[in-house]
Amino acid sequence: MTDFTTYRRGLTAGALALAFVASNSAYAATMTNGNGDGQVSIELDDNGAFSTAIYNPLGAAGAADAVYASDLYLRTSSGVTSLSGIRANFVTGDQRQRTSVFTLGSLSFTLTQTLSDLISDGVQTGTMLTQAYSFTNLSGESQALSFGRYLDGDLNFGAGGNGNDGGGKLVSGGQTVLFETDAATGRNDLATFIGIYNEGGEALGFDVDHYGSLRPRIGGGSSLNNLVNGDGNGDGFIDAGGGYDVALGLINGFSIGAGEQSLFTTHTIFGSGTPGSVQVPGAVPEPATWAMMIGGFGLVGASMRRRRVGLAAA
Ligand SMILES: [Ca+2]
Ligand SMILES: [Ca+2]
Ligand SMILES: [Ca+2]
Ligand SMILES: [Ca+2]
Repeated sequence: MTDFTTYRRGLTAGALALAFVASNSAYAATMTNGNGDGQVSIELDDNGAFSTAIYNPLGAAGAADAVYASDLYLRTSSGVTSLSGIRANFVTGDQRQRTSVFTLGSLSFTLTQTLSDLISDGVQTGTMLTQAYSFTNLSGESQALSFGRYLDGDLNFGAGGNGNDGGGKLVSGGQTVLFETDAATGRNDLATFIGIYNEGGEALGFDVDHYGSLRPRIGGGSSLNNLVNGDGNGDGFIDAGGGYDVALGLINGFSIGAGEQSLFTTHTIFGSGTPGSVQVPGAVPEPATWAMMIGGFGLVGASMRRRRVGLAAA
C-alpha cells in the first residue's frame, strides 16, 4: 500500500534519467508548516497522493503519523485510474506550496498543493492542505468524468489505537465534510481528527466505512452508499464505543466540453476540537472567505476552552 518507499528507492535511477530535465525534478516532496501544535509535515507526491502526514495535535500528545493512505481516483469512460500511479514533476514550489503538471489520457492537469495555518485567537489549532486540480479537456469531444477522494487516517494520539477510530459526516456551508476521529465519541466531543471536503462539479456521493470495503469500492468505479457505517442513532457520526479502522470517500462529477478547463479541489483538515463545530466556506476560498473560515475554526477553539473549563471544574 505504501508506495512511497518504492518512489524513494526509485529516486536514484529516476534522478539519473531526469537529471538533465530540471534540477528540482522529484516524485515526492516534504511540505510542512512546522512541528509544533497544530502543524504538519506531509510527504506529498507530485500527483497529490500521500501516505505519511506527521501531525502534532493541540495538547500534550506529540507529533505522529496520522495518515495511512490518501489518493484520488479519476473515473472516465475508459475506466478508473489511481492518480498515485501517475508520474508528474514538481515544477515550482517551496514547503508551503507546490505546483506540478501531468497529462492523463486526453486531460492535462496542473496541480497546486498548499498548506495553510488555521489560527484562532493567535493560537494555531490546525492545518489545511488544499489540493487544486485544474484540468483541460484536450480532446475534440465533451467528457463526463469524476474524482473520488479517498482518505484512510491512522489516528493513535491516545484513544483506542488505530483500529478503533470514529468519524462521521456533517454539512457546513453547503459542503459535505467527512471526519475520521481518534476515538469514537460522537460529533460534539473533543477529538483529534482529519476532515476532508471537495469543491467543484456535482457532489455524487460519500461514505464513511471500513477501509477494507471502501477502498475497493471507490477504486473500482462503484457508486458510494451515502452512509456512515456504525451510525446507529442517526446523528451522522459513528456511535460512541463503536469504532473501527475508518476510511473516508467523496466523489464529485464533472461534464467538460472540448477544449474547456475546469477545477476540482479537495481539502484535508488536520484539526483538534469538536467536529460538530467545524465550519467551512461554501465557495473556493478567496482572502475574504479565508477570514470567515478561520472565524469558524475559532468556534472550535472556543468550544475546546469551554470543555476544558468544564473538565477542570468537575
Ligand atoms: Ca501536541
Ligand atoms: Ca485512535
Ligand atoms: Ca451516531
Ligand atoms: Ca483509518
